[in-house]
Amino acid sequence: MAEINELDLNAQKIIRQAGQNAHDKMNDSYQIDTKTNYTDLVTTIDRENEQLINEQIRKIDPDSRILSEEGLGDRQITDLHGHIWIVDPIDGTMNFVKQHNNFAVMLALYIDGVPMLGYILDVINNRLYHGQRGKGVYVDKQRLHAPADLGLKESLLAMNRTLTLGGTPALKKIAQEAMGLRMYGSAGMEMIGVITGQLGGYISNLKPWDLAAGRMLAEELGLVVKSIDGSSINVLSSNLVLVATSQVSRDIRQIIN
Ligand code: 2AM
Ligand code: CA
Ligand code: CA
Ligand code: CA
Repeated sequence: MAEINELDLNAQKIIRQAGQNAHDKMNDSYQIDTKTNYTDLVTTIDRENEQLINEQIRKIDPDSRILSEEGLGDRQITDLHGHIWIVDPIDGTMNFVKQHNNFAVMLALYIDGVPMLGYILDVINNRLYHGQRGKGVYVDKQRLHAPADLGLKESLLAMNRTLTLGGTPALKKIAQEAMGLRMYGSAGMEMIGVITGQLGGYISNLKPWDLAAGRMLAEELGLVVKSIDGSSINVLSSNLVLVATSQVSRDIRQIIN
């Protein structure tokens, strides 16, 4: 089985290739399909990226399993045994289509359920946020330090549309109490916001591929990654997740309790 440093270097190359592919083609005419409803988009570039990533993961780590959003991964992953790569080929597909900005590619490796490697590529700025468990978090070659532990009233908070418009009274109070409210439309870009200290917290309903990489990087920096009710998260199920500084997490806990 390949050694972790070698997997790390290879994964960095793979995600940069996928980012380059999306960047090269974002102004072309590509096919856009809807999945569950008119807001749920998938393009041929999402599928191309997923194929490109999965094919190469299978080469560098042949005994692993792949959990990826657009269905080209392994079927029925219900346990976290062994090496599991989690792939979001384009995160923020709607931004990719409408803005040509504010989208990401995300990749993570979990080994026996432990987040070991995480990658979020901010495609337009060509910045790769990456980390290895116990070895710190980097943007390209520069090490990131843990963001300042600010509270809710001193922080910007990001929250998705569904929660902002239709959330519980407690969620509305949380949004109101923050210094400001933001909605980026890409879980990856919002995770980058929290790990760089631009946001004090991010609350959203996240699928495994939305969560896996950002969780790894945020935890490595000592940030809180939990279900909104304070319980620990399961990366294989859909979760209402809070990623935040310790102080924001405490402030939110006080409002909810
Ligand atoms: P995607 O572009 O990879 O689908 C938009 O607010 C953010 O939420 C994006 O990161 C988007 O990822 C994700 N997202 C889109 N639809 C979602 C859904 N039904 N459930 C959870 N996350 C979703
Ligand atoms: Ca999607
Ligand atoms: Ca996503
Ligand atoms: Ca996606």
